Amino acid sequence: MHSHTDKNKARTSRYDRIALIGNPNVGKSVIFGLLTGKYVTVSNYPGTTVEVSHGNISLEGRKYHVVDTPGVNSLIPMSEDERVTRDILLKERPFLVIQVADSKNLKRTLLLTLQIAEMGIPMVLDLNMEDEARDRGIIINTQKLREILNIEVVTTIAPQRKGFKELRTSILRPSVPSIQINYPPMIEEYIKKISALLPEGAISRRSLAVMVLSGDESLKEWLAGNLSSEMIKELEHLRDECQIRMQDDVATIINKARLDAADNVTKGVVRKIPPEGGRFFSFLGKISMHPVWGIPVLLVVLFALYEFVGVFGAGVLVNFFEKTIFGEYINPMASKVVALLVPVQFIREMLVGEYGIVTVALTYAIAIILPITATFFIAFAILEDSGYLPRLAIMSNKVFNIMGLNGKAVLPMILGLGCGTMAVMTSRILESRRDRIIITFLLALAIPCSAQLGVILGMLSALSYKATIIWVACILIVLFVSGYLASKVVKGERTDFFLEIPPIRKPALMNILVKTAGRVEWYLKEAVPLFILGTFILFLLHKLNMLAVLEKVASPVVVNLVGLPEKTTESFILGFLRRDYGAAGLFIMAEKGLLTHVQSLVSLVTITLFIPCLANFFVIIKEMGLKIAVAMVIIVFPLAFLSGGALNWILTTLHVAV
Ligand SMILES: Nc1nc2c(ncn2[C@@H]2O[C@H](COP(=O)(O)OP(=O)(O)OP(=O)(O)O)[C@@H](O)[C@H]2O)c(=O)[nH]1
Ligand SMILES: [Mg+2]
Repeated sequence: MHSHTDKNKARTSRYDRIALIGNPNVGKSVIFGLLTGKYVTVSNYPGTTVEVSHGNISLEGRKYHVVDTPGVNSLIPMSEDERVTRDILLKERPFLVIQVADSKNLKRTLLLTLQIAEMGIPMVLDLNMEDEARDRGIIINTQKLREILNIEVVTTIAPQRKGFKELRTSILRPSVPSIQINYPPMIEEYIKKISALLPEGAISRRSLAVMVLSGDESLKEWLAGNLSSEMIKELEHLRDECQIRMQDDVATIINKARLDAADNVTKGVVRKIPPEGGRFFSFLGKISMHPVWGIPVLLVVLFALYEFVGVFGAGVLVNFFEKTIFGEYINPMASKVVALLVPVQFIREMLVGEYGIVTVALTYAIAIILPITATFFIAFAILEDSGYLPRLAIMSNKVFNIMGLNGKAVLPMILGLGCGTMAVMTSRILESRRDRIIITFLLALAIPCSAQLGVILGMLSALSYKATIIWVACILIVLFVSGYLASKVVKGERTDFFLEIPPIRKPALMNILVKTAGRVEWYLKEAVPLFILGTFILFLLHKLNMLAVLEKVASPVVVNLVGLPEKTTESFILGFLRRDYGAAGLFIMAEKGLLTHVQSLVSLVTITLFIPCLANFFVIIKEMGLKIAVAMVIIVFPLAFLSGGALNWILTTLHVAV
């Protein structure tokens, strides 16, 4: 931890720092990529960036250090990711802020500009998404805006690199906006009083005083580090006094003053003309979250996903890789080479035997899971770029309300279908710790990640539609019942639902390719070593005759309760490392005819609910602490087998054919 911050200091002290700041989903990460040449994830929903990224840029012989930050709605942070951004301003004082903005919503933009101005930080304003503003008939008089704010204002269309040159050169002309908000006299009086007590910091005393008056809880830590406890008491006393003397809530009054100021400026510079285009997409955007029409849209999306990932990826591609590439070429060749070169029987078996690294680990990883995950990543990237995901969140808001969660929580869950580990990080956009705990738990329990989902879809498509529906129903039931119970058990406030809905956009091919390539690389780096490790463990267990013992030990659960053959224990052992690897083991068993249809289905439900993979487990520790992480595993593990057992019992007692 320490060395990390030291490294940051060393890196940043040499160069002037530029912070990209703006509302969520306005194109900061695209701009960051343009400026630094470094790709960071770009998606069409708010909350894509939850941690800062660093890069460098040189301009006229000088080097600058650029940071991409999570989107913020206000510099009074409401959630973990917003706080990261505020802290960059508060603690690191950048040399320049580039505020990236959505031209479609100048008022929201200026609300932030005014706060940066108040802090006294030099900035330039980049009015991005000029294309979409034009489609909607929104014309901004940038010259006038430049005069009012007294800063550089440029317009860009980031994905087309339009306006990028101007943006680059604007960096050379930083200035502090001259605009200032005047709060009601009483508040101004207290701003003065509080300012007098505050130390000289990275940002203006005035802005700190306003934060204190707004009751910014997240400021406590900084205050504690910079002021004596008596001084803090004094501050709190002044704040309370101000609140008593004002009739309405001080934070609301401050906010209102800002809104009025932003509104005033907006009125002076924005002109509306009849919209030019974008009607089709806006129609699509509307029906895809309509309470009735949204459902057929969802079904179409799911069907397309099933066909592309389940049938094409897990069927056609896997068949080709597994039967042809590995079955006919790589595995026989590897066996020959190993037989020739490796004289030791033990090592030979380790490489190409029944639990061989090539014949099992690499075959599973490259021939089965890779084609499936790659197709899933492509499909998911298209969904991410289209703007459909936040609409899905709106659609499911009602259902999630029953669970005592708001629709914003759905977004991390949907992202969990891509990768549970990333989704746990995204849950930082949620405002309460309670919601984060519940979501993290549900992710660990019932949300299969892309790799796993792909393998599962592949197996299901070999069974029947009926089996698919039963699987979906089981997972949803477990999800909702445990979500409901969790929301009763985990204490804390419920938060309101607020999610910015971006417009539907045509996914950009380049972004999809770069993103998919990045994710495939990540999969290969993270998963393959674990697969090799897992296979090696199985190999050793087999050699030591421990595998049979373990299978016997597990058999009361695996065989008697869940009704599966003993050999599936191997898959569950692999599942401890990664659930998708376990699923791949089941996939092969089903292919070989070692599982009946009912057994396939039951084992799929069990492995879906099975404990979170190692990477996920570590992220849960990092974000929530060891105690919560262990507690989650302890709950999830038996729940998985109990659910599998229940399904098995129902299917066999009722003689359901699948
Ligand atoms: N039409 C259009 N789309 C844009 C423009 N700039 C960015 N986008 C799209 O807007 C979406 C959001 O871009 P990001 O760079 O991820 O936004 P961000 O500000 O980093 O978002 P967060 O990290 O979630 O705060 C992506 O789908 C981009 O392709 C633009 O100028 N015009
Ligand atoms: Mg971003």
